[in-house]
Amino acid sequence: MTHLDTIVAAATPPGRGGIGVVRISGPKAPELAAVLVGELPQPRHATLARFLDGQGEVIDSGLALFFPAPHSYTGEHVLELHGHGGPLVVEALVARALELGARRARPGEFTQRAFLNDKLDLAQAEAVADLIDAGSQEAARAAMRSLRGEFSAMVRGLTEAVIELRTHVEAAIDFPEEEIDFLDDAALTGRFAALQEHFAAVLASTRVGRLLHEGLTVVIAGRPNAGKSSLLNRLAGYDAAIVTDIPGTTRDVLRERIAIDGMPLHVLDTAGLREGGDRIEAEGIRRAAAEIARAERVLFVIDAAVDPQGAAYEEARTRLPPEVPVTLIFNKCDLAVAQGAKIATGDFPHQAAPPHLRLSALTGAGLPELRAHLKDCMGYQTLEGGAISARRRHLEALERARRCTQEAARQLLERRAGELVAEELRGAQQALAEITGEFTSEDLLGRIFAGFCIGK
Ligand SMILES: Nc1nc2c(ncn2[C@@H]2O[C@H](COP(=O)(O)OP(=O)(O)OP(=O)(O)O)[C@@H](O)[C@H]2O)c(=O)[nH]1
Ligand SMILES: [Mg+2]
Repeated sequence: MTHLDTIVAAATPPGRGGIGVVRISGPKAPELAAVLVGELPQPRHATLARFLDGQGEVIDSGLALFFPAPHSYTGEHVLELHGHGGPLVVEALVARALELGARRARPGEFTQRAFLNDKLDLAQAEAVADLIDAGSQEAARAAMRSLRGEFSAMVRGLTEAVIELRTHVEAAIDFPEEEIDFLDDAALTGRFAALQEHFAAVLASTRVGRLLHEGLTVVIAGRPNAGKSSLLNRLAGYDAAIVTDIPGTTRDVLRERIAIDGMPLHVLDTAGLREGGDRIEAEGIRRAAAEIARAERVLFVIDAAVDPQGAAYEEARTRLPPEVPVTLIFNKCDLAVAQGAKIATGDFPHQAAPPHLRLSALTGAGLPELRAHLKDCMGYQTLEGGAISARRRHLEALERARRCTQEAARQLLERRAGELVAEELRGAQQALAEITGEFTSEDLLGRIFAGFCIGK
């Protein structure tokens, strides 16, 4: 697919630098090269050239590179001008290209064209933006893996497994008079089970990838005065929240985005959980409960000076959503130690003890251990083969596909309903196709590429 118009943008960030790159893509690129550079540079060779304005005056001199279609990033004719990295030089080159009939590129439009010309699939195109945005080495490596197509290959592997099952089931429907009953095949159940495991493995990598990109949501909860806001301030590195010795100080939910070794986290401080209090506090507690339910981890803060056995957690435990993982934080260890209190080692009745840490939000003792623990919670270290960069959209599509295959297995086992099995498998295949973009609405494409920077 080729596009009729030719687009131009600065490919290097605005500001001053060693070089500034202007990129032009589209059918008019050779024509623009002839006028701007005076000749069409030899394909894929760096050519030293003068870049000329409308009067033939030299705007700048630098390197011109021409990549004829389809062997370019976008799959179209691409001209790159590498000039001096001053904002005026770069803008003058862009302005000249505009005069000659190009138009300004929208954010991500070069990559969008690459996608439309089958240079990359959608998951790879998103990885381009993730690589540019990466805030840590891990995130950059994960993005590079996705960009190289590792994630797409995983999705393709799942798709092939789904198609194989679908073919088998549809054959059974189409030839019901066959001697052997395809649907009665014990091996089929085994294949469904293998598919579930396959989904679980891909989902594990994808979850970590999403966390690297979007961050883990951690909610600080606990009784009033336990030191929740003090902990938030410690993690954020500044006085984000008001801290007083008055129980019930925090009412609104406070959100801070922090990074641990470049790994993003969203830390939320909430109102202390207790009965009573005024209407404002009650509303704060309601909001706290809502955030706890959405959390990916709860740090349950206990004032170890007054509650060394963690009775506050024992009391709150039944009201916390069971699916949200908890870490117990025995805070105020400075005081507790001074008082000689024996802090619980985690022998909580009724259930396996959640992980627990001792710290002092006042002195900062125990903070490095908490940071290491939070990093572990993101699952990066424990993942075999490393993470691949992924987004919520990928995770949702994978979950949807997995649910479809689970439902298909159920229809097969419980009802031998071949038609319904096939229908669910079709649904799974479609959800997987959304990830790589074979099956994506214009609207979604627009939203994805709008998140890119201009010039990419
Ligand atoms: N000694 C000592 N005092 C602490 C520590 N952490 C917090 N405090 C004090 O405990 C009091 C309450 O701290 P906050 O951080 O406001 O507690 P909170 O859990 O946010 O309280 P609410 O917002 O009322 O729910 C303040 O006086 C803090 O200075 C600690 O580790 N050691
Ligand atoms: Mg507070």
